[in-house]
Amino acid sequence: MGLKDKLTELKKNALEEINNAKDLKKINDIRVNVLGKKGPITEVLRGMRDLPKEERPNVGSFANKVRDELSSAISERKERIEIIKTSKRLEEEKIDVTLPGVPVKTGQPHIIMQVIDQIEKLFLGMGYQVVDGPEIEEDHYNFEMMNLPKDHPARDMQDTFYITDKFLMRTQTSPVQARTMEKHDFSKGPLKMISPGKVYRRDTDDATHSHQFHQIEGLVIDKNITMADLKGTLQLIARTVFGKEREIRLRPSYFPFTEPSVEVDVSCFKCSGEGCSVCKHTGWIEVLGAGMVHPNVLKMSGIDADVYGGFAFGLGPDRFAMLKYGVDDIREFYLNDMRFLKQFSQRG
Ligand code: FA5
Repeated sequence: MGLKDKLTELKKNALEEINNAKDLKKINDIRVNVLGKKGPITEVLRGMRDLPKEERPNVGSFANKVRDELSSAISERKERIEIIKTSKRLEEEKIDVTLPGVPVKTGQPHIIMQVIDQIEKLFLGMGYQVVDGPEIEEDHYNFEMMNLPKDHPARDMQDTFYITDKFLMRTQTSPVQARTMEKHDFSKGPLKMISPGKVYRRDTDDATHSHQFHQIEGLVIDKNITMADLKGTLQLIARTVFGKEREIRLRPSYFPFTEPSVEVDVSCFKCSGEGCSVCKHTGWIEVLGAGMVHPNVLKMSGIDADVYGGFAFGLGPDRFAMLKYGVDDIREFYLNDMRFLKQFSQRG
């Protein structure tokens, strides 16, 4: 076989191999094998030494032509493989923008927080300040400054968890009254505050009692504050949260830190006053305690009780939430069952 035929055969085989190459490694191997220093074309060119002189240019230019053809075939194939690779990747990365999105789960305020927010807004609108107090409280503020000296029998109604003899988990938000009164500068105007937060008691859990619950304290101290101001404020709270339909009643009561004292009941949502297990067959659910601030409490906080007076209340947002949303067991609020909580989404 002459050199030209050898080169033609070689070209045919090499082109076939090039066109069948599927990846860049393969095409690279072919280039090294066919066109490299040890490859067949170089070998053919080396063999030209044995050819008669007049044939050498002819075979030489043919061999160069074959090398150029194979070289461009390799480049073209390489480009093609790269295009295939890119389009494969694009295909894989394709996003169907018409698919429906995955819904984002957002949280929502707890139902008790919703009630607290509503009451906060009401009082902020009337110029009250919102004050925070510590949950681990001193006996001094929780009881003594509230006119409940050591061994006072009314302490029994609010037994709690003691940290030490001096510190306890507060049983009520009322200590924030004393903390705020001590600091208030009456030359700058009357004291009007509310203070929401958690409280703790050694109460046995049942449908309307929890050992941990919430209260919102309210306090107004100024000159000439009367029980009519208290009653109007309590009625406003009840109307705002429950609407006009729900009945409320004020009942005389006793708290060591107010005199006179009242308790406010709201008609039971479950039996509408007929009597059932939720309202303990009374037809009413107690939601807050209130009264005119006792002069001893004012004096202990450094306020002149002959000049200033006021009212205070402590309401239970847990009970408010029960009545507002018809929840017949307070324990539901603390179980963290999403099926229960989701029912009260503010977004409806
Ligand atoms: C008090 O705690 C007084 N500090 C309220 C007060 C403040 C009176 C200012 C006068 C002036 P009482 O123990 O009644 O009062 O609780 C007030 C409210 O907290 C109740 O009406 C009720 O709504 C709620 N509450 C009381 N105990 C529990 C409990 N175990 N679980 C859920 N809510 C409760």
